[in-house]
Amino acid sequence: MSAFNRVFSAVTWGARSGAASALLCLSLTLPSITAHAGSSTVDTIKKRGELVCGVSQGSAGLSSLDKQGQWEGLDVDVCRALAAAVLGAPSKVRFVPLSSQQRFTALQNNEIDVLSRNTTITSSRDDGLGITSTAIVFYDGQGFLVPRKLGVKHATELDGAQVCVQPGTVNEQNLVDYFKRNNLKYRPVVIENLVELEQAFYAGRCDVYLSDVSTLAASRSARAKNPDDYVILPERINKSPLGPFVRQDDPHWTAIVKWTVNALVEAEELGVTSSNLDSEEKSSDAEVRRLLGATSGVGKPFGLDDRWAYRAIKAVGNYGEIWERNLGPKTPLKLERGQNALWNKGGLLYSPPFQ
Ligand SMILES: N[C@@H](CCC(=O)N[C@@H](CS)C(=O)NCC(=O)O)C(=O)O
Repeated sequence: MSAFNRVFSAVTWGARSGAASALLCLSLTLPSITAHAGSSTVDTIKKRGELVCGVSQGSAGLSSLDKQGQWEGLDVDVCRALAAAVLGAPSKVRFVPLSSQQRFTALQNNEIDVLSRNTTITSSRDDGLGITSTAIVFYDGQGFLVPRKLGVKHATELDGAQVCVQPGTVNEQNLVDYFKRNNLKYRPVVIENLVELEQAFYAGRCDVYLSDVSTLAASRSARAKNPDDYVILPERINKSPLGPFVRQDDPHWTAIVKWTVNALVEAEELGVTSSNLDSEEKSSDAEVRRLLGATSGVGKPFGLDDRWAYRAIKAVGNYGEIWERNLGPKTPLKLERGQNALWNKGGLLYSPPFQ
């Protein structure tokens, strides 16, 4: 007998069917930033004097506003690192909060230079939309958050559950696939606005919240009255590698974004931190010297000066420092590194060589 003895029927709040979501997506366009016809993204950013970075409307640990109204999080730090690399200062970023529905249109329409917003890299997103992924910044997976009092231990016990999910996400499709594969019924509660969606879940208007586990951990720590009253079930229903996206028409900018992320990972592997990089710069280690621009000509392939990666690391620290500050055990999210540890420490993070 299912724990969720409810009648199966799709609940939609507002315009929520797949087709309606797509229409909504088209109508939610923001004013376009100045694009200089014929010039590269980097030229445009330099002329403008700031990087325009698309982030979420608030997912703690990845991109959210702190008490002083400053953006913080892993996705935010990627943008600050890019601004430091290209413009010389991590402060030269304008953050544009975007819903799941708005994000790809904003990138396609030149409203942002880079989308750094807990976005899962998938085959259809990587080419079909005129945009492309760059590097993986977070190995995530989708899972279920449920109230502890329901006594559910595994996702297979969710037959008949009402599931809160945000449209325009891969979560929506994975929800369908998972329940079909396991021959389970469910009732989707589809809400576009994240705040409203989470209010609905914590008010008990749905039994389960489906999202990336990073989002679930952030939500539970920030929005639940008592975080211990909620559990993340052990199953991960898909792989959800998150990373920044850019438009497909500028391979040069794609390379800069990709290699800025790589620089943060490589710095951790080489033991270079935001506080020791000045002494590390004098290191005799050729890899460290190349990364920090002590070897002349290393910025050339990117059309940048040799110190671009030095500035990125100085601004936000290496990947490990970024993790500890935003997601690690001393933060409300308390996430273990797990798959996000370096490849030589049991994880999946790996930068190709700087050579
Ligand atoms: N990683 C998934 C989910 C990303 C996503 O948009 N998640 C929602 C929560 S379910 C979110 O972060 N919303 C924040 C917002 O709407 O600002 C994807 O790329 O489709």
